[in-house]
Amino acid sequence: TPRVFSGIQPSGNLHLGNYLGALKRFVEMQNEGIETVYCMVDLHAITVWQDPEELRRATRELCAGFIASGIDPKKSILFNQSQVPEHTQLAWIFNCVARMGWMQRMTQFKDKAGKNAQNASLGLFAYPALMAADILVYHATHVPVGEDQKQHLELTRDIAMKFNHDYGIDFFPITEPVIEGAATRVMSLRDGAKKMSKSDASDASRLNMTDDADTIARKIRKAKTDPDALPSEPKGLDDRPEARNLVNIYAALADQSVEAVLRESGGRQFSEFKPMLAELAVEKLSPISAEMSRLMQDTSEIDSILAQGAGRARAIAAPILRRTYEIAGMVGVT
Ligand code: AQP
Repeated sequence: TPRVFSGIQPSGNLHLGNYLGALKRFVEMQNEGIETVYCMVDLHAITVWQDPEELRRATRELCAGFIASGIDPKKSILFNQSQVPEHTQLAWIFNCVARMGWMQRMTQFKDKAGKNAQNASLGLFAYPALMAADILVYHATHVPVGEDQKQHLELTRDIAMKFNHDYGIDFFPITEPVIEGAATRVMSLRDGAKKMSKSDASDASRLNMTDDADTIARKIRKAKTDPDALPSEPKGLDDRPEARNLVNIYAALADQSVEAVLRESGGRQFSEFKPMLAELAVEKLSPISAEMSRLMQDTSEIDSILAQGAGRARAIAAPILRRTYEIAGMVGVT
């Protein structure tokens, strides 16, 4: 039976890329009636420094973001990673399955560690093994993510295959990435070659889920573009990364294909298209941000949702971890 798992880091600034690349799909899959398990991955966030008070706030705010986007904690299992210790327990086993060479090929580590990789945390290097454990401790079959997570999901498959092969048992499923929609890679509003990211120093580079209507409109007005009008077909966006990005965002927010958007808006100048995009973005994002701030007024409700979610998550994860320990030869597993 299919089971969906995915996670988002509570590292602040939940943005439009997280929404279109991940959250929006999470909600669709939940509403298709598939079993869905969604996680705030706080243990991933601390692979780079996080102020403790800010991490606590960001974790609760992310939970509010999930709910405000349409995740129903009755339909989906919604929880915080560190409240389910089976993730880190399985991650240790996977640290012993994954090879150094596999991890060294991970482009996200290279990007995030930068030139001074010797000074990166060991956790940042081992991150994809914990991610594999997040997924496989639920025997999840499908993982909706943005384009940037593709390589980590291939590593998850490699770890599952090597475990199954080494222990001679068909135990972990080979997970399918689900990378779908018009905006699987939302780019920075300031630079069409960089992905929209939580950690970009320029706030103008992203639409935060907590931005108010005026801020959204201003950021879109100032978004980098080229001087040409919109083409009437997608191939006219080749070599126009900023134009392509705004069209993709429009299409994803409007639930239309890129072709349909260009059929309608081909020939328009950005001076005309940007206000249309701003209006659509405000229409779709404002209710989410309003609901997030409402939920954040009383965090005890959020904390109780997370505690209940953790209980339900552990009920699935604990037997799978126990069986893994047994397969690997640990004594005293009951
Ligand atoms: N720009 C993006 N376009 C589409 N999808 C994106 N995702 C992230 N950025 C984009 C997807 O959002 C989910 C959660 O991401 P994450 O917070 O776990 O990891 P991240 O990729 O590290 O997020 P950021 O925003 O880029 O943070 P920093 O700046 O810290 O690197 C994932 O499914 C991801 O694909």
